[in-house]
This record gives sequence, structure tokens and C-alpha cells, in this order.
Amino acid sequence: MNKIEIKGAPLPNIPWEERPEGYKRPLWRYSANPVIPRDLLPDSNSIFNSAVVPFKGGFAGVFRCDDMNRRMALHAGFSPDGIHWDIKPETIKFEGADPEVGKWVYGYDPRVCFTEDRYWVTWCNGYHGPTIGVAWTKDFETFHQMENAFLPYNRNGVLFPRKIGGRYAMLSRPSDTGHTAFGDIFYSESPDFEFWGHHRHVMSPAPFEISAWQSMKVGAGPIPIETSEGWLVFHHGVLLSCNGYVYSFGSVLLDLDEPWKMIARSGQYLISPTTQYELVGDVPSVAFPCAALHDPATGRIAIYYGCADTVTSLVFGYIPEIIDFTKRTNIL
Ligand code: BMA
Repeated sequence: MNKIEIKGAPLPNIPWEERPEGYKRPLWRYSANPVIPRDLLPDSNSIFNSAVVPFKGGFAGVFRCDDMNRRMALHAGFSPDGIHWDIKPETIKFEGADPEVGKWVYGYDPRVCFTEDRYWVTWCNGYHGPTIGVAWTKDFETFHQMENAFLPYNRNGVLFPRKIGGRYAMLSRPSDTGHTAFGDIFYSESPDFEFWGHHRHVMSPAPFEISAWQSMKVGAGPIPIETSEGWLVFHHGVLLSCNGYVYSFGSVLLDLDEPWKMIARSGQYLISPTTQYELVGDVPSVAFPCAALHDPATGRIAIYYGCADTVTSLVFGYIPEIIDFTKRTNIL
């Protein structure tokens, strides 16, 4: 087998725990999950679906913290090791946007993408319904807000970590005002992070008979990882069960130059809710990834995912094994 090339900055201090003895699946759960409890802040009801990146030798992130009014807000946080987090009790105050767009309504499910010289934050931003908010920061103290990327209704805006074909690129998932009983992933391009177009369809839910866990809707999760086999994307998928929605996640490989073209798509899920913290919480049976750290030299990956809309957890794996899994269980 040819060696798989993985792009990205070295991350020898990636949070890590070895695979449990005899465990066969490509991702294994951290033994001390959840890493972020629901009450890390004095006023937090829940902290989940959050984004983490390497920062100044340690880690920083943007966290979805729902407060005890059950308002959805974003908070910055810092960590020396990616496991123990200091999340700021005050919400992020985005600066500089046109007041029409900058007026805060709600924000949730952030992603953070480092490209060129700054960290870009995308999130589900309230503006006459959910759409994709965009901002940048260099220090996780001051955040500069741009225009919303799209018209409502849209969720799960996920940037690529470099220009593709000379333009910035984003995945997103058009939705509705509520709990969206449908959903396909699209690809869009921008010359400047403000104007987004050249929309292309990437993927639909899978047929129920083929891969039921992703048969109702899908949405991109962490920032895509560039490899010699294509862009590795983790996506959540939803099953409509007789007891409501079940959120699992799997993986897909996208073409490096034309990322709206799929190369392989996992028919099996990587993680589906099975532990107590994934099955029980404010919204039962949700595993929702929004960020991943990886170390190209070792192939190690650490994925952060929200559990039951209540807490945040970690799973670990090796990128080459996940690529093999994606191809082995491919449903295309
Ligand atoms: C989605 C989003 C996520 C949430 C999930 C399960 O529509 O609202 O934030 O984790 O539902 O409730």
C-alpha cells in the first residue's frame, strides 16, 4: 500500500490515549469522557458542539455554551493540553459588522479554521432564521464579524483550510427554521470571505436501505483534512427512529481539486450514540462532531464532538485507518 500523505502543521502534543487492547473499530473514546462537563461555567446549562484549534503551543477554541435561560451563545476558551479548558464566562462580542447583521440574536455550532494568517469562525447565526455567520480572529480575544455567508436558512458552514482553484471554499447545509427533516451538503466559493457563489451539490442523505444512520439529513463536521487520497471530511448523519432523531457520524473523501465530487463515503458510522453521555442529556442520542486536531507525522487524529446536546467528548484514531475504513465500507 502506498503511504498516505497528510497535510497540516506538526502537532506532537495532540491530546492522545492509546487504543484499548483488543479494540477493533477505527475510532475509540477517551476513557475520561466527557472532557467538558455541562456546568464548567457557573451559568451554563450545557457546553457542546464546539470547535478547537492549536494555538500558541497550546489550544484555543470557540464553544457553544447554552446558558440557564437556554440562550445559545459562543464563548472563547483556552487550554494547555486540549483536555482541561478555561472557558471565558462572558460571551464573544463580535465587532465591526454592519449593525443589521451584527445585532446578536443567537449563535451555535461553531467551527474554527486557520488559513493564511488568521482563524476564521463560522457558526449558525440568527438572522431571520438560522444562517452562516463569519468572523475572524488572531488572538481569540477580539473577533471581527463579516457579512453572513448565505441567505437563511442554512447551518453547518465548514471552511476548507486553503484556497481551492484560487478561491476560499465552504461546505454548508441549507435547512429550515426548525428541526429540518431534510438536508444535503453543498459547496460554495468566495474570493474574499464575503461574497459566496458557484454553488455545487456535494451529497444527499443515503437511501434508508443502504445506510440508515445517514438517511434523513447530513451535515459537515470538522474542517476537512487534506490527504493524498482526497479531502477527509467527517459528517453527521441523522436517522429518524420511532423515538426521534439519532445523530451519528461517518466519513467521506472528496476530490482535492473539485471537492463537490465524492471519492468514497462510509456506509458504516464511525461513532453512533452508545455510551451514557451520548444517549442521555438534553437531546438524547446525539454525537455531533465540530472539530478535529491531527498530527501529520503520526497520522493521529482527535475529534471533538457534542454529546446529547449537553457535554463535549473526544475520540481518537489514525487517519490512514479512517481512510481505509471509508473505502472499505464505501456506498458510492
Ligand atoms: C441540530 C442542531 C445541533 C443539535 C442537533 C441535535 O439541528 O441544532 O445543534 O446538536 O440538532 O439536537
